[in-house]
Amino acid sequence: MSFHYLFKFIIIGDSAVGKSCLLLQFTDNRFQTTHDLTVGVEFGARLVKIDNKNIKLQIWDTAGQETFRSITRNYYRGAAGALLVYDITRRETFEHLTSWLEDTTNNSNPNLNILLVGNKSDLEENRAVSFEEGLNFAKENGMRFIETSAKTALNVEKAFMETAEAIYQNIKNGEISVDNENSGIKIGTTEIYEYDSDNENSKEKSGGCC
Ligand SMILES: Nc1nc2c(ncn2[C@@H]2O[C@H](COP(=O)(O)OP(=O)(O)OP(=O)(O)O)[C@@H](O)[C@H]2O)c(=O)[nH]1
Ligand SMILES: [Mg+2]
Repeated sequence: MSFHYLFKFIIIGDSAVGKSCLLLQFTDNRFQTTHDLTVGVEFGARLVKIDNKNIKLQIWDTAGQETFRSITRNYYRGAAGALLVYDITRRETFEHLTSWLEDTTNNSNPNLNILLVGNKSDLEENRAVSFEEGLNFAKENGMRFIETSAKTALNVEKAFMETAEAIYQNIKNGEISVDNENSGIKIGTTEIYEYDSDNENSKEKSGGCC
């Protein structure tokens, strides 16, 4: 399948906050009740449409466990978008956000577009972090904010799509240089068929996009 752009995303945050479930809900529309601890890094992909352009999202789902931290740090640099996830029912996962942001600042490209995600919003009765706290932390650190449920799928599509749209807008406005190999963005090749009147055969042209 051809695409105009490929955007690389990374999902980070403490263990068991629901990173793999968010990815599974976005790519496969399903929810998994068990915690299959991610070892190192796994990846998923989905083709989406923005502004009538095919955009392939390549999503790296990292392990939240401390022991894998040095491995997952290697994936920050090549990412254009990040979902930084905490669990609204476990306060410590919110308190660890500062340490995740430190890793992000030290290892990612400066244009990384970060969305703070408060996951498990279906567990309202166990809430330990208010919506306002999440929103304020995001504002203070220059991030966008959303609460999601990987279980009910609430806002999961929105989380990935709004991040992709923000990156796309930055490309359009010339705020991100796609030439940079660490930008986490690749220009795809779309096959364009042109009819050449001097030649009986129409020729195939490979081109970038937009
Ligand atoms: N109720 C509820 N449970 C969730 C939600 N998202 C994930 N879970 C559960 O939380 C547990 C951990 O989910 P995972 O997606 O495996 O967590 P993770 O962040 O990938 O964890 P690591 O791979 O260890 O970093 C699982 O038992 C999920 O079923 C949610 O939105 N609501
Ligand atoms: Mg996981």
